[in-house]
Amino acid sequence: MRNALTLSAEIRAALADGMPVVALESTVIAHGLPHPDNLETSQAMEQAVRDAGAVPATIAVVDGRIRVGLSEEDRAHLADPEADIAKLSRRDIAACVVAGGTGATTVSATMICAQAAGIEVFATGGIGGVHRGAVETMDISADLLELSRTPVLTVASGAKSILDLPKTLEYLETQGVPVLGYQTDTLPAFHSRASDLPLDHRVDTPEQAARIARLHWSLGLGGLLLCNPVPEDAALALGEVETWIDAALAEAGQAGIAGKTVTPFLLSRIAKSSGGRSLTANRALLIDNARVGAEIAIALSQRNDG
Ligand code: PSU
Ligand code: MN
Repeated sequence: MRNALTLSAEIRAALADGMPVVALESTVIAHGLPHPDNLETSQAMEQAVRDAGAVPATIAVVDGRIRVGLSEEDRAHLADPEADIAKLSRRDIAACVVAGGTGATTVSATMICAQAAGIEVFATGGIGGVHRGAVETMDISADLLELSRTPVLTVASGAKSILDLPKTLEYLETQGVPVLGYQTDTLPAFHSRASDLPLDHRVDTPEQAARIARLHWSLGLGGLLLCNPVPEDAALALGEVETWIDAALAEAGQAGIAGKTVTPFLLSRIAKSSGGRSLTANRALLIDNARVGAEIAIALSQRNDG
C-alpha cells in the first residue's frame, strides 16, 4: 500500500512536523454533488480546514496512484461530469491502482487511505448506511464495517434519510462503533439537525472528542463517528425532505437501480426535486464538518505534545 501512496509535499511536511491534517473524500465530488457545486464545495471545504488552522488532504486514486492532497487539475477532472470516474470502496482500491485507473474514494476507501498516510481525522457530509429494504436486498454500505475497523475519527452529519436510519444505528452498535453527538443528543438526519433517534454519547468540545478518540485507539477498537448537525441557517424540515426522498426511492425502484449506483442516483434525484435547497444544506454541512474536523485534529495534535 505504501508504494501506491503519493502524498503532496505540503501534507508530507505537515505530517512529519506533527501538524493537524484532515482527510476529505472525493466521491462527494465525483458522484455526490452536481457540477459546478462539487468543485466549488471541495475547495470551500479545504479552505474551512485551513481557516481553522489545519491542513486539508483530499484523497482520490489518480492514474493508478493513491493521491493524498490533490492538484487543482486532479480536482477539476474528478468534478468533470463528462469524465468517467470510478466509485471506489474498500474492495475496489487495489484493482483500480493495478489497472492504472482513476477513481473517487467513498468514506470506506478514504478512511483506509487516510490511515495508511497517518491521518487521524476525516470529514465528510453523510456516511453510507443500511438501505431501506435491506432485509431483501442486503444493501448495507461498506462504510459501516470500515468505521468499526479502521482507527480514524469520521465527522459527518449523520446519514441521509434515503437510508434506514434506525437500522443504520443498530448496525453501528453491533459493530462497536462509537456514535458521538457533537453538541446534540440525537442522530442528525443530514439535511435536518435532529431525528427521533437518541444517541448515548454527547460531546461538546473538540478536546472531549480528541480524548475519547485517543482512548478508543489505545484500546485498539477501530474507528469513531462524530455527528455534527447541519448549521441552523441551512437546515431543512424533516417532512419536506421526506417528500423528495420518497419520490427518488420510487424512481430508483422503477428504474431497477441496484448496487453501487443506488446512492449516486438517489442523491442526484433529490438535488433536482428540491430545486437546489438540498444542495444549500449539503454544502453548508460539508464545510462545517471540515471546520469541526480541523478543530479535533488540532486538539489531537496538542494531546500528542503534552
Ligand atoms: N451520502 C451523501 N453523499 C455522498 C455519499 C453518501 O449524502 O456523497 C457517498 C459517500 O462517499 C459514501 C458513499 O461513502 O456515498 C456510500 O455509497 P454506498 O451507499 O454505495 O456505500
Ligand atoms: Mn450499497
